[in-house]
Amino acid sequence: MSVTSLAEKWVDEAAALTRPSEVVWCDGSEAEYDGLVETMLRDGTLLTLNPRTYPGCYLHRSHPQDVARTEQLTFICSRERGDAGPTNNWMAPAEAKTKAGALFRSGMRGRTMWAIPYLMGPAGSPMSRVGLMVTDSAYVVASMHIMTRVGPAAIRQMRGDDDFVAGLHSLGDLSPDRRLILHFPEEKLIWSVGSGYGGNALLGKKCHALRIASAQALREGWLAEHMLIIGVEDPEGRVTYLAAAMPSASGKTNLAMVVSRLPGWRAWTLGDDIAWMHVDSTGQLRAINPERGFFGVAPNTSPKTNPNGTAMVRSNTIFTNVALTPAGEPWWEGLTPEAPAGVVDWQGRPWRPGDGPAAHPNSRFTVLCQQCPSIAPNWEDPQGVPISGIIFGSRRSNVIPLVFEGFDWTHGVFLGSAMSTETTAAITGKVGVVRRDPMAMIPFCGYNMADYFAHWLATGRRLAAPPRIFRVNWFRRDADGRFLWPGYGENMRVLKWMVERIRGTARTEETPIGWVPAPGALDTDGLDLPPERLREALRCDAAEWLQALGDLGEFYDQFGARLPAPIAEKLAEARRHFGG
Ligand code: OXD
Ligand code: MN
Repeated sequence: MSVTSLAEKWVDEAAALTRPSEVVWCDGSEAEYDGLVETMLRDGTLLTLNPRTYPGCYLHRSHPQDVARTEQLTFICSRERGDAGPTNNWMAPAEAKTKAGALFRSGMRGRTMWAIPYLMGPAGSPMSRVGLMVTDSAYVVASMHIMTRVGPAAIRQMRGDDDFVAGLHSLGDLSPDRRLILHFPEEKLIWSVGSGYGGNALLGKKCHALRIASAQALREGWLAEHMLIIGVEDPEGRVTYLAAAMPSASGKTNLAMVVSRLPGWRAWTLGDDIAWMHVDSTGQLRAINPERGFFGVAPNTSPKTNPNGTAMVRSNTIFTNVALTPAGEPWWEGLTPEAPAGVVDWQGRPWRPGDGPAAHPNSRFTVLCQQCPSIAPNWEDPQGVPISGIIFGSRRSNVIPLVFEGFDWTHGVFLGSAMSTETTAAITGKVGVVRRDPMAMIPFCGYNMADYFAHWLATGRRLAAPPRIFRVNWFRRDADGRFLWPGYGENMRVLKWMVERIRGTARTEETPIGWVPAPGALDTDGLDLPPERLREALRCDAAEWLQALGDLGEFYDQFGARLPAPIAEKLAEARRHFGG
């Protein structure tokens, strides 16, 4: 394996700053993974799970103050504050390097520093990109093995000496007081210190594949999105590919692996979190999944909610912060209706029902994509898959109907930009608070969100036949707080309507917010759902919308003149429709 002199120089500089006792270049081999696991079993970083029922599976318990992404400590360090925009934390590059430099300085003394060349995307794909990260965490190295393609595959893909995103990571002392997650989009550089949590520490994922890649995508004319990719196969065997943006811990993994409740229809999984999308020479939008594994939320993953997800984590999986049964098996809320007796919680403490969650609400599994029973045969196609529909979905108890479709690309981009959602345990802070989350990218857009909306609008102009854009909300509730739509495998009914819209056969009704399924157009055959509940799930309430559009106006105001005019016009149009 030979790396460029620039890559070597950068690793040398990282070592000069952090002073590790040794530097090890990773080759991505199985032997390397096994060695890392052995070391971590010895020092207690990993525990072996039941080798008979969960072969090759391990449990990692993280520091109790390091269990989720910390957005308040995450910064975009562009030269100009305006290029980070009002929705990102910003720090001047020099100040960021001074602050974090003090935390990195000699921070790896007595530790090993691993240098990990990694590839985001299938080998040989023109859409794939290379990263080079260093870390002092064996857990991060093992997780990178699963989540990315480590080693020679990455180096082979470099298009020039400096064709890599550089990432400096150190656990530091794991204190949130000395934690910083810094992104320097103009330098293709990431500095992350003080956390070993996936979203903060596996730098290929949120830091590279979303924050840095989104800024790179703006410069190069593509899209880096917080989206799953799914192929929907109809009874005739025709597959339609969709990409769906949904906020963290809001059902992307479940939808990506959905087992259809509709006879004859099935779904193929291509990715559950990130999509990189390019416009090809014919004007077709094509997507790849830059990742190689899933880093999914464990709680509420069960044979009912996600049979494929439950099956794939029965071997070769690293679990983080789940509970442990006396049989040495992982357990989390929702896996079975009752917890087995004698469970210890995610911190290893004896647990009894009533003690609060046994597994941390943001506990995770890390597993190779190829272990998913529904993984698409073409999921690593270097050319990606053609995207015919884009879904924007969020978690809202009210206001947002189950499904509707934008009138055209511009209107669809407006719907994406208008997204709001209830927060989840994937982020440190309060759960269930409504916040604005355009395209599910609020924590992940590496540049000014107004420019991001403009980039989406401009991308539409390059598409021969822009994908249809849909808005969904599986989470709407009735007055008693019960979900109006059964969700999970039944969501295939909604996907079927989308496929029929794409083919031009589905019946719709025009409403001020977009196209809604006409009565009877959504296939409810065999579904025990009273028609009035479906009507309620699809209802658009003018008063609620007017209020929501007022809040949206306030959100847009912070972008000032940078907000693209077509987005402001769509808001004004919607307000007029509702008499505002
Ligand atoms: C994730 C997240 O881990 O969005 O995917 O937080
Ligand atoms: Mn995510």
